[in-house]
Amino acid sequence: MTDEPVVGDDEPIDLAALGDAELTSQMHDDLYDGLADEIAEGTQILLDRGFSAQQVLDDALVEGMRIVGIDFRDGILFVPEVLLSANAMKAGMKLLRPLLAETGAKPVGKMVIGTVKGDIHDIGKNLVAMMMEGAGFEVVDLGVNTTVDEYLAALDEHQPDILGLSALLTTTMPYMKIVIDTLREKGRRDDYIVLVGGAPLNEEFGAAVGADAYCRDASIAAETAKTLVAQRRASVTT
Ligand code: B1M
Repeated sequence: MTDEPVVGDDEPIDLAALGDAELTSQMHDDLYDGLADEIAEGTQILLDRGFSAQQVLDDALVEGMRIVGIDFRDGILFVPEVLLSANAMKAGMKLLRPLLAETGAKPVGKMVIGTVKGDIHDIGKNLVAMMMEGAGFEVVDLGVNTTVDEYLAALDEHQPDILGLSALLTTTMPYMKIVIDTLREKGRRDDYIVLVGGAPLNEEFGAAVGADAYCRDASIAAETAKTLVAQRRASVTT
């Protein structure tokens, strides 16, 4: 049995001295407190202990952000605090990015992705971009608050296989329909596989706005993208 480190309220915590479960739990607290340096340090420690990038992402970062989201919803945390949490999450993601995106293969396809107009949430969209890169896709990231004209211009410029739309707000989800309807009006809807995602969406919504698929998370987005691109290529060659 190992001795538990004794930690006073104001003492800096020696993250490396914590066991795996305690460190993961401490990272939830550090994410809550918006401590970017500590999140980067904790991420690196877990990686050095042999955790996979996906495990660190799911157990330490995404779970920590889920807890932040509950207190944000309940009015315990406010925008400035949640921005610090988001910033801390990004410090961890920065270390995970090259590991999640590691691929030596030739691109299997191209995706243009952006968070829709009126919405500035980008953590989930960034994760999708990383996982897509990890699955061998070339990704063009348009950032946040993306207008239909910006999507259209990027589709013209980059000629991707896939258009990815992200929305985290119930008030911005309907903009996905505007983008897809505009593609349809211009006779361009069938030129692309359209994938949609974001916490408030579901499969029914994806179907209702005319997307090819709703993707619950970044791994599903990468899997769905691979399947739909392969199907499309097969249908073109037969
Ligand atoms: Co905002 N926010 N926020 N926020 N925020 C939510 C979304 C909210 C659910 C919080 C809550 O009340 N519990 C709530 C929305 C309620 C609703 O509409 N139903 C909310 C609100 C209300 C707001 C404001 C309106 C608050 C205000 O100002 N009063 C405001 C809106 C600003 C705007 O966009 N115009 C606002 C602002 C912010 C911050 C700026 C402070 C910050 C964003 C910082 C940033 O992104 N750079 C923020 C944050 C961080 C959150 C929470 C806490 C966390 C979101 C997140 O990053 N999750 C969030 C609560 C929550 O969701 N738990 C909340 C982690 C991320 C990994 O998950 O983004 O779901 P997620 O992405 C997943 C999947 O959804 C999927 O894959 C991802 C990875 O697995 N996915 C896709 C996402 N996009 C995809 C695209 C695809 C495929 C899959 O395309 C192919």
